Amino acid sequence: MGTRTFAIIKPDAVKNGHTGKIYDRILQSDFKILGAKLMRMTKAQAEGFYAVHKERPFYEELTTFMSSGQSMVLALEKENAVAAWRETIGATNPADADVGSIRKDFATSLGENAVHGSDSDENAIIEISFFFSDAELIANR
Ligand code: FUP
Repeated sequence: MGTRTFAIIKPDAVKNGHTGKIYDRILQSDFKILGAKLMRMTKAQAEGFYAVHKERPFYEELTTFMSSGQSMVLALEKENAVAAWRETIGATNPADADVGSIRKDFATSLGENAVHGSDSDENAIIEISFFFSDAELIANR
């Protein structure tokens, strides 16, 4: 059954037409998709989701960007899902991302870096429940 992680295909990637290609990478990497939805985050949702970065200088720019257009939010499952997804997406800054990673191939900058991935099992659970109800996930099992 594995563990869970939370992913976002961010507004830059959706706007640039990369949603399908990134979704395909998720499937090719053998993640089970427990939930997926296309949505436009409100500014308040983006601020809540990134509350941990509230004191950082990039917080305003980040939350404005994340609420600037459609995103696809995803609940993913795989063995060691958090580490596996972070390896698939590559480093936060696309300039440092490995060849073949999603950020290397689709991200435009550090601020607009195509995808999100949880950094721990605990945060994955919190982040999934920020956007999905239990019923939505169970329905997709
Ligand atoms: P990650 O876990 O890879 O999503 O990276 P962080 O949690 O460190 O950062 C969250 C988001 O903030 C990044 F995806 C992009 C943005 N960010 C900046 O815009 N500038 C920075 O210096 C660091 C992060």
